[in-house]
Amino acid sequence: MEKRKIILDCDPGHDDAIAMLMAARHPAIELLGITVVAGNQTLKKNIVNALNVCQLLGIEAPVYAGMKRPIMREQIVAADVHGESGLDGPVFGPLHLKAQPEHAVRFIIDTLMQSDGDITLVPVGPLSNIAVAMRMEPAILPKIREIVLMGGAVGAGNSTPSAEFNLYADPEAARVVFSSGVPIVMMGLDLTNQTVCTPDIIDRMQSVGNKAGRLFADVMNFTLKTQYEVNGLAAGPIHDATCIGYLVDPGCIELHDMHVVIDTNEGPCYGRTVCDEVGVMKGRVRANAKVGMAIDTARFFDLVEECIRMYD
Ligand SMILES: [Ca+2]
Repeated sequence: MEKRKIILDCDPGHDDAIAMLMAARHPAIELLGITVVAGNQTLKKNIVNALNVCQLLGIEAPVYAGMKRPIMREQIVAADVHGESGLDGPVFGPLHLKAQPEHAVRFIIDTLMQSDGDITLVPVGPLSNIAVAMRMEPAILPKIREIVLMGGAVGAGNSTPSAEFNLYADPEAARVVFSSGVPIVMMGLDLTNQTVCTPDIIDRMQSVGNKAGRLFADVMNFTLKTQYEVNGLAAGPIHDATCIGYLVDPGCIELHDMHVVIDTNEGPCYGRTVCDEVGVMKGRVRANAKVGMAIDTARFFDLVEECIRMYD
């Protein structure tokens, strides 16, 4: 099987942890590195969380710390959903793993520049690292095979009525990325909210009986509660993991070509992904993103279980 080379750019984060779990072991993916960004919590906390997940699961991909702040706006975090640590729920042992000394943006640029244009970027947090890399070295743009990201929404947001958290946490960075001309696949809330992880799913993954199944249960049991309280959802969706679902099994996701613009004006629509769902701009602008609208949930959860079973 040809492995798809990816850099996972994340802000762990409960659903980020599941994306890491899946990306690190599935044979269809070669995980070149994990770059971390401020988002669900501060960079300092997100790095500890990323390293804890790697250490627990024996993930060998190098971890790099990236941007500590969004490009322009004041920093926001999602402690209401992810807790004070950014990954409340699982209990980890003493941490021995360390992040690489190199900055995440440097790693992204150097890895892309040395590549044959076959690397996919998978950002599942605010887009600060990706945008800064694009601005620091524009020559990376034609080197990026595709950007498969979690963020935005055609419909309602979850940080504001208009905006989804990852995009709202750094709208200016998102604008840089969506106007870059690089092919984008966007997993927005319209799709990711279809992956709510109800108690029966948690039981199923836990019953695999290994460390990955236990981590899955510890992580998703926490968001089961907070997503209900904060967003009124039946349980916690595994937003970020849908990007890995797409990379491994693209047929389980329905994509629509759309022109997507990020609103960076101050006001109620700040950070909104304005998606031309019905094509009113047809003939005037070209679609710049494939937007996920539906996912075969049963097939997706089968893939999650398959990945969990790949651990000891
Ligand atoms: Ca995330």
